[in-house]
Amino acid sequence: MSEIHTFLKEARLFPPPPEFSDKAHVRHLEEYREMYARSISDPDGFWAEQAETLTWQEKWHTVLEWKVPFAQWFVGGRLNLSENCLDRHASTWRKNKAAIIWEGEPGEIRVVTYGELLREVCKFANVLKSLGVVKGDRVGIYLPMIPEAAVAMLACARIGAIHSVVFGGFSAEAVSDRMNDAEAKVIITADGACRRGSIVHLKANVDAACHSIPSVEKVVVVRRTGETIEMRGGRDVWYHEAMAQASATCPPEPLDSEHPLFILYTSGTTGKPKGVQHSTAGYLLQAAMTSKYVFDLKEEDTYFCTADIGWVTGHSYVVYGPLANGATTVMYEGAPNFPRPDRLWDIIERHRVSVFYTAPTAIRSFVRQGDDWPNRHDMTSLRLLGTVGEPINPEAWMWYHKVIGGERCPIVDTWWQTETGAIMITPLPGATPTKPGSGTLPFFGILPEVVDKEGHKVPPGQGGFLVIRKPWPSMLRTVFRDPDRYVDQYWKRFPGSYFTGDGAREDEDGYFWIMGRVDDVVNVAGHRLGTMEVESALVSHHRVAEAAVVARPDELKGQALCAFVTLKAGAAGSDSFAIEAMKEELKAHVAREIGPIAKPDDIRFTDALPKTRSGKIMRRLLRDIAAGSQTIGDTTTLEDFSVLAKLREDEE
Ligand code: 7RM
Repeated sequence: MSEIHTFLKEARLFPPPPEFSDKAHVRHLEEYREMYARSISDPDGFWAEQAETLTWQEKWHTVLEWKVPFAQWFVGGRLNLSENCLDRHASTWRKNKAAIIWEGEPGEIRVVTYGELLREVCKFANVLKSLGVVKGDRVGIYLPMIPEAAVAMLACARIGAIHSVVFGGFSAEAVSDRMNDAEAKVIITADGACRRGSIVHLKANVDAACHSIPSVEKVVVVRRTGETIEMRGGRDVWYHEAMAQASATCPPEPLDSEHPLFILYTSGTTGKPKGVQHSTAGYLLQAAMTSKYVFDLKEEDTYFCTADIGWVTGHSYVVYGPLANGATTVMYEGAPNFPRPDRLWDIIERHRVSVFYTAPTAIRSFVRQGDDWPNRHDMTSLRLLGTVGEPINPEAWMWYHKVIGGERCPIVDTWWQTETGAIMITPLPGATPTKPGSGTLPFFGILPEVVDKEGHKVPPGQGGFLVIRKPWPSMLRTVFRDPDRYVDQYWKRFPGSYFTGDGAREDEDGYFWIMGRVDDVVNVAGHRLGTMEVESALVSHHRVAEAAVVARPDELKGQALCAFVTLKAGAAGSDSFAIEAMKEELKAHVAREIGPIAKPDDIRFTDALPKTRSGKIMRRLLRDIAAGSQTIGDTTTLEDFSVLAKLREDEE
């Protein structure tokens, strides 16, 4: 019973294009394998060597102190992350290179060079100091995707304040939950944010949240939309006014390798937010290194990751990783479909983006909108594509490969988590042949394994639990002020190993296939199935855009499968006869693709699925709906509440 049955078979193999490999940082699978073998057999030597790529104020003496499950990396070292992302570039020819190319939703463009970014960061670091922020204090950041967000993060890092970014789309309640847990002293926000043509009132949300956050002393407000807001005397400070007074000289504070860099909240299943805490040196090293190798970053690249900084991907792959490499990172403020569904393709065309990193949920929505939108744009500047956030179903992968990548760009399907800080399982684009739907092989120094419930490695091809056997530099250090929760959540189930919470299988080539969260594994008549496989089978039907499959209690089978399905535009007939026929067709399709046991018992068509802001389907909520019960858990991360209401209505 311990293993998870797996049915999906994918035989297609895409070797890296030779023109790509010729110029890549890692050019052959053999080269990857050699480096990987060394990183596992001599981790201290390997990481010591890699750490030389950073700028240290004081060298460390011990690579790793590992008192399971508490790690300290590069013990005795001192460094500053903002110095590594800024000063060391601004002191070279990169001073006038674009660090950030920013585009606002209404269409403004700002190019911020490394020299300018350093100046702004120093000034804002001085502003924070003048507001009484000292090393170790927590600073909340609740901003839109504007350059000031990167400035605020880097300024915290410069003085050793611990930042905690709250996604700008979250409610006042979510802000107060998180900022209370962090005991933030200062919150940095904006008057408003531009989203889908209208304004999100960030400052008003902060005002509402602050009633119940006693720790907050000051609120810094960036003027973005220019709307009228209330400024509270003694507490609120305009960003532009404070910056006008501030000195542009601020030496980078020498910080201990293990000094906490940030706390990022992820929603647990219980109500209490979980503050994932990251360190300075280990995090920086792995964010920098993965950016270089996975995105094959070169001096000439224009790199565009669509993630919001409220998500860990925005931390590691919009801000810290690319800047540590001296790269040019594109930052886009708004919705991907504003004013039209081709906004991202337009950005790629106009800025000549060469590396593009986005989420499968976005790709599925592009598929749904049809090929005409991307086909209108010249995207020949692209040379590499990436995905993150969820398993990508092979059909969406193929679409991305053909329509966006012009069959020329390798795709890196990168598996990692808020907790891992950086990419863990991924192809190296010049070295690893890819298989649609697989994250392929572990990154250097990472030792993943698929195990049964006793923690024993299962044979190739068999599904099980994904664990990581060795500590890695960018691993979370603890849950903020709750080490017991850290131990319970990640280290208890398989003692000595990190439990990811994901199901996976490793194939005969050592490639990893992520099957989704183990909470999403269902047991139908004695068969344990990853619901993601059923979803993938549904999406492979030409009329299906997206699907989420959950279990509901069933007297006979224990659990029955309930599928929530979004059809492509115009695919469903409206009369009940056509709808029933479509349901039968989909059930038969799944039976053909996987087998009769995976056939959904119920199919419900819906216009939208409940998702988090980062695009993950909230199956937990769908489970409640499928079971006909009221939702009780945490819904603060839900993107659109009306989706839930609509699904409940359909129920009645
Ligand atoms: C970066 C991020 C983590 C969870 C993780 C998985 C899922 C992420 C992939 C993936 C399959 C991928 N952090 N996940 N990437 N599943 N293939 N390439 O997403 O903390 O928000 O989520 O996301 O379940 O455990 S996260």
